[in-house]
Amino acid sequence: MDKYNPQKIEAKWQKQWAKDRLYETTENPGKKKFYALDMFPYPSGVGLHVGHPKGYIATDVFSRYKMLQGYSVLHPMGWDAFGLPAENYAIQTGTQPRLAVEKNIAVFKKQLEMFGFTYDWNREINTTDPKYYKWTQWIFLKLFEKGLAYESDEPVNWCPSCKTVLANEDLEDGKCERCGTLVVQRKLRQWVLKMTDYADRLLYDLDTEKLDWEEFIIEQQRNWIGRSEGATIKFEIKILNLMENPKSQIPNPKQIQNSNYQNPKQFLEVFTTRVDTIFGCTYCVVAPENKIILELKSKITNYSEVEKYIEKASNKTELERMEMKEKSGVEIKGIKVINPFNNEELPLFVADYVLAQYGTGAVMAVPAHDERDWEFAQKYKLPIKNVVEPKFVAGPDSESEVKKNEEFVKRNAVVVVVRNPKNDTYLCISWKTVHMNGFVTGGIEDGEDLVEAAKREVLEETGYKNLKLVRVPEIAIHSLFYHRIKKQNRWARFQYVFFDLENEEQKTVSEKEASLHEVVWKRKEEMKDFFSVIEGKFIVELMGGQTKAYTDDGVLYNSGEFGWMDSDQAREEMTNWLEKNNLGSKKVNYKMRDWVFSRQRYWGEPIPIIHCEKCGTNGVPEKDLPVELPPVENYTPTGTGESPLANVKEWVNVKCPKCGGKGKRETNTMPQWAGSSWYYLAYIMRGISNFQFPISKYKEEFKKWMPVDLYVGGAEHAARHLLYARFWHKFLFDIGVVSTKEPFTRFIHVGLINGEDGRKMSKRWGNVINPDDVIGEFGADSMRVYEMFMGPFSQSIAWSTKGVVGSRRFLEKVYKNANKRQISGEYVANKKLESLVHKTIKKVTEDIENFRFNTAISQMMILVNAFEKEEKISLIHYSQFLILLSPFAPHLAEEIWSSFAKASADKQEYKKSIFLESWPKYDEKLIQDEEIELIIQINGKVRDKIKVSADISEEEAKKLALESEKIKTQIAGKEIKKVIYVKGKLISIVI
Ligand code: ANZ
Repeated sequence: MDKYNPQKIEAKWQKQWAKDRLYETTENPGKKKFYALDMFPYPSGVGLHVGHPKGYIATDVFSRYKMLQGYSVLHPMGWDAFGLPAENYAIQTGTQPRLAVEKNIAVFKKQLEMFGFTYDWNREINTTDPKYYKWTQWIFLKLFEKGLAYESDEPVNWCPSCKTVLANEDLEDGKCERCGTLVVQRKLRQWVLKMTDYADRLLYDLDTEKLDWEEFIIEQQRNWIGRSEGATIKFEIKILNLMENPKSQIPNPKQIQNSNYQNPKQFLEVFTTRVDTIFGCTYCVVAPENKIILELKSKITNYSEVEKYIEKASNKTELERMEMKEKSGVEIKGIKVINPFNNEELPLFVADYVLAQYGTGAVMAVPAHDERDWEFAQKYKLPIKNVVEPKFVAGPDSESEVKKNEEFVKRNAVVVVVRNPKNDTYLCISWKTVHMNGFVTGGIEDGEDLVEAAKREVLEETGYKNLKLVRVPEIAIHSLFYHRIKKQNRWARFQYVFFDLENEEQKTVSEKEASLHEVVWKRKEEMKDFFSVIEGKFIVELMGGQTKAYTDDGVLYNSGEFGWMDSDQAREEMTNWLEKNNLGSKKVNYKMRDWVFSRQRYWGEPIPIIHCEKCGTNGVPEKDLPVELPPVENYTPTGTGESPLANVKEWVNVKCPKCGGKGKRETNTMPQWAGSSWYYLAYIMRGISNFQFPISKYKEEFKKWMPVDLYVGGAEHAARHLLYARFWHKFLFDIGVVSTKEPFTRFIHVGLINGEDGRKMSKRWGNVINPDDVIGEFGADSMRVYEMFMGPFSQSIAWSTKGVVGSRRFLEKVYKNANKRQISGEYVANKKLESLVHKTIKKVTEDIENFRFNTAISQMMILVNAFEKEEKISLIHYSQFLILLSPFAPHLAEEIWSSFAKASADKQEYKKSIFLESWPKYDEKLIQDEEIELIIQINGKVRDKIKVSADISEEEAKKLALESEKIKTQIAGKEIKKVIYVKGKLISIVI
């Protein structure tokens, strides 16, 4: 018998498949379609490492599986080849990026071909091919036409090392995702895509389009989009020095004529998600970049101090500003703002914890209920006013559950915390008539002083006379419960008073009080368990003093007519009030920004725009697309905010498409994300030369193949490529080019493969494994099986060469079995083996569907071990197994399949490729476990018989026996001394 020789087999079948054009996509209208897509690679100079193919193997397994199920499958591959590495390489070596990319693609392609993937290479694409980027430019033009691509002068992220601007999505912890350099803010003219116009749809379609994506990826998109519902509020600006300089207040006649002078009131507009906290606003803050500072310059009495602060802030990155532990800011003197709800005059600050580009670039600060404002107020000694108080409602797990449909009796009450400093214990009360443990509490009579009321309650309930006041915290709580003694629903607003016991002198407590409850002293650690009241935990935390803002919803207090209202209701009513009085409105805000789309580098798609002094900014006429990248002599970025293209005068200077006068091409290029935002559509037509976006109505092909049924790639793209592509797709849907709202129905992320040492595979650690070497030594099938077997697909796992050896042994076994004479064309009756074959069909099918390739393979290993033990195996069973194995080890499966032509009477069947077969179906009857009858005895007498699965465990058998109705009645109330299990026969219970 020949030895398993993968190198020979694999080369042979790859050649044969290509000859037979087995994997060319067929447009067979009678067949269902399946579109399997990989995130296409960036062809770097170093070639693939073993981590890259993991996802590609998975989509290949899936594509073959779908092919065997009779689908017409589209499984393409291409190259995402614009971007910095090729350009940096060009700068270092003088090699044209185009040539470097061509070379790299050739290496990548050769490497991929060794795996025997089912790619239809007729559909290969390359984003740097002018035939391809013509369409990337076409999409840009459409966006421009619809007003969704615009020029902006807002400050942008600038990477000083890559010498280009970056989108927010290109940052990682405030650093350039590519080179790790800290990004700075720079004001530069940029092209920006209005992605925020699509924010709502990008968010809602995650749910409404029923995307089958992993929840954590969806969650990342949700967070990135970051929708907040709130309100904008106008705070009137009051200028203090007008009084001293009354002239400036009196408008001159010219001003009065000017219709803009109708309303001399000026407002500061803030954005808040918590309008319910507005009575607790003690100051307002504007971002250093907020235009209002310049507008009010002449009124600001400490302008030079403010200016200095702004200058300092401009050197910080947004992330630094957001994460800064130590808050800083400067009061803007000479100006006050007025809270529209209570007309309180408040100071205004400039502080860099407020970001210019979020909301309105200004906030109302509520230190009692916002963490950042709290820190700021602590530092600058600003007042903190609690206006939202925690609310606790006794629910079903409480003995004091509130009674539904019964009115609440509202009460102001006090909770008294008395500490005995001698032994650090606290005075508690345990009620005798009901189970209720807590501190001393009591109602506050109208007009009664809080501390006096507290003292009175302690005296009445416990007799302690001499208390020293420690503190009265600002925060109060609302507790809603059923008062079991007073028999009514109570809504108590509890305020707290903390005392230390001066001495233990006590008055005798009245008999009535003493009969109701008992006094106990507890240490702080004991209290959480001791307290029966629902707010107990909160109180214990409060004992340490309030150290942070209370940021949850609750009940409003000190809030005028909105007092005792729940936060959510208050938000609604307050927003209505604002709208009615023209002082604000409902507002939805997004964290996601518009997409900064231009780069000041060479190796990207030219932005198809021509600037004309007379006609402004014009799109390049569609007939002139593509705007090709001209060769340049020097690729080095200028650093001035212009790309190297600016130096190619003959390319830059063109005629204005509108007036024919002097025009200049846009010299910024597109970001690397542009080409990948629509590439899945490019594969749909055979060859990029045939491609075109139908301007009128989408073509049949688009309709047939879209959406992508399965997409596999890196999780790091969750809020980058996956978001950009969804945005472009929705835009293309809106202009009638595609017929689906979403591009990718199912997305699964691939877990990384780390080096054998557990570290990320990198040249730096010397732990990179090259797939060529692995395939050279073990064969492509072994590598494919290993990568699918190494662990759960989406988990990061360290490479293990030993593991590849294991996979190779498994395939050798498969090969050896197949070459045994015992594989017989005649049916060999073997119920057990047949059942195992069918169980394997079921498991492998379900596991592939769910991307549990590792367990699919281990089930096949079980089957192969069972085959090994048999003298004779039916050809039908081995064939079914081979089909299951074929997506994973296609070359080996095909080789064995073809060898069966000799063994089979129906030779024709085995002469065709195994991939033209049908995926096997399992027989439900055959996978049912065999059943046996177990006898159950009690004290040696047969009392029942039960049917159980033949491979039942001892534990399970005993459990079933004891649960039998007949047995239960016999043993009720009796002590079971022993239960004995005789495997496959009986259970004997001794009582
Ligand atoms: C007052 C307030 C009181 C706030 C309170 C919160 C809690 P999200 O949910 O992330 O959208 N904010 C508004 N604009 C800001 C800006 N440009 N820079 C920094 N912070 C800004 O956050 C909305 C909240 O963030 C807003 O609600 C505002 O603070 C702050 F108890 O207003 B809030």
